Amino acid sequence: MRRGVWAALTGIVAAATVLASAEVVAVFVGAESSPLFAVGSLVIDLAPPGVKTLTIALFGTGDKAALLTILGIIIVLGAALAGYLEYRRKPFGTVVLVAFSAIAVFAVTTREGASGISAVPTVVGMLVGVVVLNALQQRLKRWGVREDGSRKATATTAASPVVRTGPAALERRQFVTWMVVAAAASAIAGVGARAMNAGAAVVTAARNALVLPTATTSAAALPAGTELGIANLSPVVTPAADFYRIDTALQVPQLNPDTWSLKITGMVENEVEISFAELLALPLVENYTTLTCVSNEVGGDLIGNALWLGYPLHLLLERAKPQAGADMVLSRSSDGFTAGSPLEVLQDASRQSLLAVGMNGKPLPVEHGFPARLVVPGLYGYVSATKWVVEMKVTTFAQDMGYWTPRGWSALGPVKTSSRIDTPRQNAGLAAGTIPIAGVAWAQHTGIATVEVQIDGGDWQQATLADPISADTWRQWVLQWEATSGDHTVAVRATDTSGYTQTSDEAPPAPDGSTGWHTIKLTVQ
Ligand SMILES: Nc1nc2c(c(=O)[nH]1)N[C@H]1C(S)=C(S)[C@@H](COP(=O)(O)O)O[C@H]1N2
Ligand SMILES: [Mo]
Repeated sequence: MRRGVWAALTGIVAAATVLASAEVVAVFVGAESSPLFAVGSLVIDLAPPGVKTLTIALFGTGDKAALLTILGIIIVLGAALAGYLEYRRKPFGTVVLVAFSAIAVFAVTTREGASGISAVPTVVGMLVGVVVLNALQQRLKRWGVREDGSRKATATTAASPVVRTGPAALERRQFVTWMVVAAAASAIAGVGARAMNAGAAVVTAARNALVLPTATTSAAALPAGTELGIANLSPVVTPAADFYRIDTALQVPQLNPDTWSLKITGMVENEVEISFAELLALPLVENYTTLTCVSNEVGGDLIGNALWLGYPLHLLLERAKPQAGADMVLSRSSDGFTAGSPLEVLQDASRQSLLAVGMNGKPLPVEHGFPARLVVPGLYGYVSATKWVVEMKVTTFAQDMGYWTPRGWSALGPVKTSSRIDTPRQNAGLAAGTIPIAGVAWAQHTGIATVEVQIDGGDWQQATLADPISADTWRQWVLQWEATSGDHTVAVRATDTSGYTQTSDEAPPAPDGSTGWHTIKLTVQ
């Protein structure tokens, strides 16, 4: 084969490494950030009606497949051109490769809901591609130099073993080896990653198409007084996009609701298996519950409040009929995470524990457990809130442990009563006068009774509380402070309806949740 053709092939192999590495990175960044997916979608969106009609006329109803085939041909031709140019007029091949990548970056970053991070897979892919193109071209050139220099000798003794192990043959073999390795690695990694990204896109599409049933028992409309309307104070309902996310999943599990089911197993009279369609057909209830992570530091933001839609866990467990002696439900996610919850907590009809399918009026976001997760008021997430849940095993604490327990966290994780100052921010530049000090306080399933604020170690002053949604949710609070110039220290503590007041003892999150008063330093001008 002529070296110009080999040069063109280096471009095609380099392009394959661009696409393959971008697909691999997109597995972690998100399927929508795949340049193949984004450019394909852009081409479909941008194709003028005439072109669409033409492709339908030429290729029948497979107009999308036709557009993508044309796109594929353009990529292959562009890549071949890049390889050839790089060989004849270095570095114009690299320029072509970067230009194609720039178009892909444009496509991924202009898609709806895209952010700057969406460009990462394409940029990584481009860098890999530039390196691979240059490495392949270097090997090709070395082979070329050897062959030109020894052409006479090789021509006359073509059949001789001496020539076959000669420098040109060696360089050729090395070049071809590099080509094959790069092409094979791209094919294997790229096809695998594309399949994962396509699977994720399928689940996203299923989620977007899903219309949740309305709750049989809806949550009451939010009382007007639940929101104090203070700037920089956490809204009483956390938008899903701002909701903290904690899990052990390197890649967010992509569960297709059509094939998902939940099994109730272990110490039960009746093993139960429920499909997503069966779950949606049940009378669903709605309630607000504040979810907290045991890892939340004092003053931290690993907490959020949402409106959950789901089926009560106590009713689900009633169907399975737990046996005497069982005291734990070990819930398991599709990716092997487990949470051990006290059985009696999940069986408690007065506690709105749910097998949840909806969050703030929409199907669960994929990263928050789509298609179904557990939500249990009053327990930290690590012992209750299993996302992508596929099994609930009725068992005992003596026999089983949740994921975090052998890793240094307590087997039981009731949420500790706590409070946080949201505004003013630590070290905020403030002017003397009336400044609202405001935040949130929570004691899920017990309820907040009072919140007090202490300024500069003085007397505890009672804050004004927003109206509660329920004992299962946090409450906003505010204290109007007449601020004087100088340095100040502000602390907050909450008392719950059981009469417990937050301790000043500072404890780290491990093993069962942080304690101490959230305290901030402020300077008033
Ligand atoms: N499958 C799965 N579910 C999980 C976890 C996990 O690692 N994997 N982490 C738990 C923890 S520690 C918390 S605090 C909550 C967080 O839920 P969120 O990400 O929806 O806020 O999910 C819980 N459910
Ligand atoms: Mo957590």
